[in-house]
Amino acid sequence: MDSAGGGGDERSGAFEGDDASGGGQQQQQTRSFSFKVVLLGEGCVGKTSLVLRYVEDKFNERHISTVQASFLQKKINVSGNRVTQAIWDTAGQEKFHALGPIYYRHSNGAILVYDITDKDSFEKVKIWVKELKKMLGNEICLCIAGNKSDLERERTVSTEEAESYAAMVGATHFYTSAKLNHNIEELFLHLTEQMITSSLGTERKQTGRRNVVVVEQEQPPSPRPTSKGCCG
Ligand SMILES: Nc1nc2c(ncn2[C@@H]2O[C@H](COP(=O)(O)OP(=O)(O)OP(=O)(O)O)[C@@H](O)[C@H]2O)c(=O)[nH]1
Ligand SMILES: [Mg+2]
Repeated sequence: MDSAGGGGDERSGAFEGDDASGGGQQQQQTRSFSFKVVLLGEGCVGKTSLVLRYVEDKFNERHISTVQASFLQKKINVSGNRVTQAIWDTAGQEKFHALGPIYYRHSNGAILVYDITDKDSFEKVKIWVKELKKMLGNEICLCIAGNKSDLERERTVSTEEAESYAAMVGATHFYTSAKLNHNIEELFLHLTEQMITSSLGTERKQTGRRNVVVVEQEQPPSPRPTSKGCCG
């Protein structure tokens, strides 16, 4: 996993360009987007596991606490659009909370992660949502992931509470299991579709016409150690 201690200042926001391809009367447009996505949530809820599963299809039973943040990148194709996802996996330990703004600033999307067996971790999601709304307003697309869905029998956060809270704050709720690789592709795909829609909407508002915003693609800062210790 690439890693870094800085959050990157560029707004990777969005639409990078169009290619017209195909002959005849129906031309198919291929668009390129670059989005910054941040994962936030309490320690040990599975943020790193979700990203690792999504990008590298790996899972580690051990908790290796993230220090500051890690960076991973993935390129996907969504309905013919080329999308680069710059994913920032932040550290959940309380001592790193103050670093949050470095990573969520200029993000296009955020995934707030909690552990369905840990009520405190759901309360922490509420704290992050409040902070994001206060600092970024509605600029950022939000998803909430109730992770460790394979531990359903140990659930302490009720589905009603989680889903109604997500609806209230305008976030889409997913149940995921990094362990079983459940619903993770769906989570990132949904967020990406939301970011595309939001990006095109913003662009139209700003320019009065579609498909003209050109942005820089975010580069990961130079590598730094990311992990230490173990779950505790
Ligand atoms: N059963 C189960 N365990 C999981 C799942 N996802 C992660 N874990 C375990 O939960 C522990 C913590 O996972 P991490 O991904 O390191 O958690 P984190 O949120 O990145 O933690 P910090 O980096 O400290 O903020 C590890 O032991 C993982 O193996 C899951 O879906 N199901
Ligand atoms: Mg981690």
